[in-house]
Amino acid sequence: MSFVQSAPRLAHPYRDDRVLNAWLAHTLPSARLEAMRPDLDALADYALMAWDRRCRTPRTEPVLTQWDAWGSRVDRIALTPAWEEGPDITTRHAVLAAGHAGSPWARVEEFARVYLYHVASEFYCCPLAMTDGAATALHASGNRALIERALPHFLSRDPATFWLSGQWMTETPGGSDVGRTETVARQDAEGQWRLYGRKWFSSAVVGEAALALARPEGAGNGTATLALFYVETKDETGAWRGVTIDRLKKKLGTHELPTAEIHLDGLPATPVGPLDHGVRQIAPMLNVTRTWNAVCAVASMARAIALARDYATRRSAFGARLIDQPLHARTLADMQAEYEGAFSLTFHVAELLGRVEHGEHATHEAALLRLLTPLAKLWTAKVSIRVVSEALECFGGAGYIEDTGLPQLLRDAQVYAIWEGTTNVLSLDMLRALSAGLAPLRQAVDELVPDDGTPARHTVVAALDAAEALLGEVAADRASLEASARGIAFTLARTMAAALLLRSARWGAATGDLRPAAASRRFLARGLDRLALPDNEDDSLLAGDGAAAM
Ligand code: MFK
Repeated sequence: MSFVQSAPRLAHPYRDDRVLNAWLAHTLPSARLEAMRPDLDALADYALMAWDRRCRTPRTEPVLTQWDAWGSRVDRIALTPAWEEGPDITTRHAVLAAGHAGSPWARVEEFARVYLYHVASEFYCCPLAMTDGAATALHASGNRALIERALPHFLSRDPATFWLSGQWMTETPGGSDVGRTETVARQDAEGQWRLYGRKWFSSAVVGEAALALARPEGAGNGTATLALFYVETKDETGAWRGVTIDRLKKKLGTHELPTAEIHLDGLPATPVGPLDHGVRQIAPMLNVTRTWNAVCAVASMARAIALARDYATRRSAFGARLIDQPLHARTLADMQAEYEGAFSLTFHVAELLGRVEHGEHATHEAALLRLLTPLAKLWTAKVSIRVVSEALECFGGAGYIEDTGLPQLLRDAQVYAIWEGTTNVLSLDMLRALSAGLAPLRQAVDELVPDDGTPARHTVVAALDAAEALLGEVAADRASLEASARGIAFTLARTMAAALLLRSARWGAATGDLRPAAASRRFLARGLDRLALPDNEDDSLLAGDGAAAM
């Protein structure tokens, strides 16, 4: 028998995750951590089972049946096994309920669960993100009737009463530019609002409810005239109420997620608040789903690195295991350092979110959260694509073969940069948040990295100074400011991540663990400043019709 390579084995996603364990141990009171351990263990066990199942059984995808055998329009969607298991896993382990448990630590406790569940969930975490966001937006709206109606379902601990919510924003003219929404809200003779229009990307069309943007009939154009509505998609018999599913999308990745194009034709709807400024009303949902996006991006990285690391101990070439080869070891270490930076920034956002929601934050932390949320989302998405791609390469040709389960990780990672606002849209959102200036970020960095004269402190402060200097230079010219936004966003994200890694290094040193310090050194060595930008004139020469200028 010729040589047969052994497959990579997944380490225990919770017990063997040094970064998660250290973070939770330093963030949560020990009694709370002990209380959640059984859920974390169970979710990690589920992840191991799901990976094993994924490797042994052919993949399936959702199937839409629009008509039954007798000619009735039914629009039924058959889901994959992981999706069928979703309500039970979610409610049994309080994945969503934990985030609304009335404690400043609730969001960390929620997102630790999400981190462990996400890859195994086959993107069931997408509708969970939207459901969490809907619960948050309804709570913020203060609409008592809707809160009492929907939140017991969204946050249920019983699969029989659990509901998912969609987030219906995207239309053909307005993916990013939501102000171009064409869906119309019209009142019928009884005064019931009804929605008419087409939603072009309904991520969780299986949801029992959704928050939807629509323009009340007769309202003017633009963003400010949009209203936010709460809808329930099915009647008591389970039939759709004024919703037809035109088709499921064929996507690059997230194949298990039933993303649909839908038509709304008289779907009953309830205004969430006043009949304008719907984007302002849905913003709490966006900020929560953007945090989920970051957590899930980090979870994808953790999975890819765990598999690549294990494989490096099993695969030999040129007479040595990959892990013992200097260049391979350096590649893995670089991936690990970027992942640790991304993890730290993301879980810091989770921690801030919990504190701000419960009014237990320092004065500067509300503005800090507003700034770090888009930064974490946009930067982790890009790091995830890069790290997962590198991880596939660690397997050589095997990383390109479908039934290893590896290519799926890369295809799925590509969505993080698109969902919930592209990198550029999020960079522009950062500019909104920066109207409060860099002071909140400076204060956070000063607290994390005391002024001790070390080169690390100097590097972090120098990156902040450089970003602030560029902001000052371009502030007066909107085009230059926008063109610089991505570089500034990456620089600020890396700077905050570095500051957090330096704190983790101190945590590690206290227990004799040298790995966090190694990660922070490596992360800093890769540089924080991503500002180097050409001027706008070069942009238009190169981005436009380059051939004509030659
Ligand atoms: C597994 C991972 C799970 C992830 C979830 C997966 C779900 C995927 C489903 C989707 O992807 S749904 C599609 C998501 N679409 C977007 O995210 C839209 C992208 N476009 C934007 O983000 C635009 O910036 C936005 C539509 C929000 C606003 O653009 P505009 O039309 O230029 O609005 P404008 O006038 O600047 O802002 C309107 C108001 O909202 C302003 O407040 P005021 O009315 O008080 O002035 C803004 O300050 C406020 N606002 C906007 N973004 C905000 C915000 N407030 C707080 N936080 C924000 N992020």
